Amino acid sequence: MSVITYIGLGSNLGDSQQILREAVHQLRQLGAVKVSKLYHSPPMGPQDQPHYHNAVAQLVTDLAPLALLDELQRIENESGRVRLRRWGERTLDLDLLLYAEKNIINERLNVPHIGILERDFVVIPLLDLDSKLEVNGQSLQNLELVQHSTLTVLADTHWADIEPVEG
Ligand code: A4P
Ligand code: MG
Repeated sequence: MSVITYIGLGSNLGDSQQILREAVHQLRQLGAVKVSKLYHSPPMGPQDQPHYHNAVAQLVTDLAPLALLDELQRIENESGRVRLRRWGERTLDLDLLLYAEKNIINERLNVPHIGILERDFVVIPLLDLDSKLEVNGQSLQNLELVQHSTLTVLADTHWADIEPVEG
């Protein structure tokens, strides 16, 4: 049975726009994908790292939660993921933000993803995809941080339409 899931995409090392475009191309193998706008976002965590490219993808998939996490981690690794430190710079980060309305807590997976309601680089792109979205009964569009966004729009929702060139 297909479920609506949301995947957070982040990169602040390498050619981030190209890396995220390739990640979206990979996600399309797992189901129907829609993407948010593409944003530039100041780093949360250590400040001596580059700004992030951030976006969110809505993925409608038949995969169970842990099978989906396996696929996200495979895509991260196949993209030659480099990650230097916690909350620090990385070439590609794919987080499972929401899996239908499920609450999941086990040793590999916390869904909804921790901190989702405090991160403008997650909330704003989620609202691009569904302006009525709620997380644990909280309407995202009513969150205070929506009024104080630190994000810059880099591209509208067509940024991932172009087939990435294998390289
Ligand atoms: N894990 C548990 N729940 C989940 C989930 N819902 N989705 C486990 C994905 N993974 C989940 O992940 C570590 C472990 O989390 C995995 O093995 C998985 O089983 P990781 O991606 O290797 O580590 P991480 O991403 O460094 O973890 P951390 O510390 O939670 O970082 P975050 O929360 O992902 O934040 N600033 C801006 N502006 N934009 C960003 O995108 N991202 C981060 C990373 C920091 N600052 C940022 C950004
Ligand atoms: Mg992560």
